[in-house]
Amino acid sequence: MAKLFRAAIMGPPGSGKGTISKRIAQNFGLQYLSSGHFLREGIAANTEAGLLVKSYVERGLLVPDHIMTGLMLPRLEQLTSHSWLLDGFPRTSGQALALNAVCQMDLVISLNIPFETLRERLSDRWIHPASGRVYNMGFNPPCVQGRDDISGEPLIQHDDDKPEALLARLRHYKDVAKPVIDLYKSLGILHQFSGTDTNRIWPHINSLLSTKIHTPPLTACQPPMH
Ligand code: G5P
Ligand code: MG
Repeated sequence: MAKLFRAAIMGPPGSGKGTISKRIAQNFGLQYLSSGHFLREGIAANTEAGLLVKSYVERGLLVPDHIMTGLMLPRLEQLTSHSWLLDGFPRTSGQALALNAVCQMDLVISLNIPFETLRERLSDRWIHPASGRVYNMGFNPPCVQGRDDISGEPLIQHDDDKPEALLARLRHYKDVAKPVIDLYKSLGILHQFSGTDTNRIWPHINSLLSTKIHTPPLTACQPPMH
């Protein structure tokens, strides 16, 4: 019987996590769970949890671990018969340890993208605030300039995508991600990809996953052995 496949993708803001995740989900049939998407959903719905996280997300700060694990782990517990891919979670060692306690990961992808590339991408990034849909004026422009493809509403740029705020966010990312990367390295499941172009990185990730995901998933997710 084929085993479930549980993976995560890590990388700094703008590194291509979302773009690559969508390709993985489509090609390999993994359920896609983006922590940023769930946070934005809560914010848009004006839920109590949404209001709580809004001030963190708006300032580009990490949402506290207990909120993130409370948001993500119950969703994973409901996906006992699916293979899945996490985008943006875990992001701290606290989150990684909490995840490890409930489910054993099979593979973690870490994206290493040069700062200058991230700066260029994010300064060209436009967002539809209500849905979180992301555009890039060179890579995936909207059909009508300045307008969301689905709703036709105006697109905006984030203040924290400006160069000085971005530099601080990237430094912070490195500090916080290091113990998470070290943990997955020590478990032998970390795969790092470096480069400036998502379209060049993608074939390597695609080949790697083709060697790991052979058949459709059938069995339930088992907690790790201690
Ligand atoms: P998110 O939503 O996880 P970030 O900041 O980590 O947000 P983001 O912005 O979503 O990451 P990404 O998914 O890594 O970036 O990259 P992407 O969206 O695919 O690509 C970025 C842009 O570049 C897009 O416009 C894309 O089209 C373009 N692009 C991609 N590839 C190429 C290329 O090859 N060339 C070019 N030219 N362009 C390209 O998290 C948001 C916030 O939520 C909170 C935090 O506050 C976070 O800041 N949060 C958490 N807090 C605590 N713990 C967690 N686990 C949290 N998760 C989220
Ligand atoms: Mg993203």
